[in-house]
Amino acid sequence: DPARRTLEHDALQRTRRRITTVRGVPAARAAAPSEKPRRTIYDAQHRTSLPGRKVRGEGDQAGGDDSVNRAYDGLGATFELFFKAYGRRSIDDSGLPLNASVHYSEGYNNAFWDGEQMVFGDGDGEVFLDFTLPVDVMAHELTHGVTQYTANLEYFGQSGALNESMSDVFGSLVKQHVLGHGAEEADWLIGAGLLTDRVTGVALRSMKAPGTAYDDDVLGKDPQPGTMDDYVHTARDNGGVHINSGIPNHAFYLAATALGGNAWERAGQIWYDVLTGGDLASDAEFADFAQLTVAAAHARYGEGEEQAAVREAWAGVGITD
Ligand code: ASN
Ligand code: ZN
Repeated sequence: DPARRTLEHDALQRTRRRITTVRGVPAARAAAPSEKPRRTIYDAQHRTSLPGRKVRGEGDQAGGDDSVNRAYDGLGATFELFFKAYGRRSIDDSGLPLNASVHYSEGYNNAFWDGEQMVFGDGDGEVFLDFTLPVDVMAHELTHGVTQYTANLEYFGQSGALNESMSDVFGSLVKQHVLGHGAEEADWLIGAGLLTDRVTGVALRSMKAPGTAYDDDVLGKDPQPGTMDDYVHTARDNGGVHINSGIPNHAFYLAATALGGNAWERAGQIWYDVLTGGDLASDAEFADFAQLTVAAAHARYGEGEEQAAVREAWAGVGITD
């Protein structure tokens, strides 16, 4: 009987809390606060069963596999941005362990979050290199976990493109934080260094200039729009989630560069407030998100340049709040 089990569980929790707070020792201290990541990296050994063989746990020394070491460091860099900039304790804000598998399948040309962990392919070496090379790609996948635990944006149409954009925004911010780049110095590319030199292109996506990341015989031309005028109506890619994400991506770029300084500070804080604040519906559209960012800018910074920059950024991509 699940109801009964819940009652028993609650009673047990109450007892535990009473026990752990005797002599004023707070329960939170006993429960080990998660101000550090708890990472585990697995080697899928070119197979598709997950997670594969454990090859590096938290605190273990680096071994000889560069993919493993990059994944370990990338998870650490992502944890660090979310914790240092926004006080978030891991994906669920409660210290969720971070698991990632590398060497997924053979020559696999993608990386993904499967609802529980991150998964990285090696790339085929023809078009794509190893997906652990760009730190923003690793952070992108992890941010899908953050979104899952917060706004849980439905992965279709505009809400899906917002989901994708959250991953690109915080993916880029993790890279900027690692490099110590302010908004002006940042390249605003997602996945720079992932394409082989046989491909005519620089990255998977550009937040600064959506639609210009690549133009190649095999990959075709980067299909991303940067404004609502060029919004792509399509059934493929879950209604264009990786395509129309160019629009909110560019709005973030416009807001962050108008404000200047470190993009993770004010622009990033406003976007984070909306993603995690509880008012963003899982089926939100771009205009809903825009409205909430203007409100969040006002709530945190008042009637100042932040609110104006955010409002103008959305206007710049054809969305009025
Ligand atoms: N790398 C892609 C993403 O994170 C994988 C996918 O299409 N689901 O969105
Ligand atoms: Zn994604």
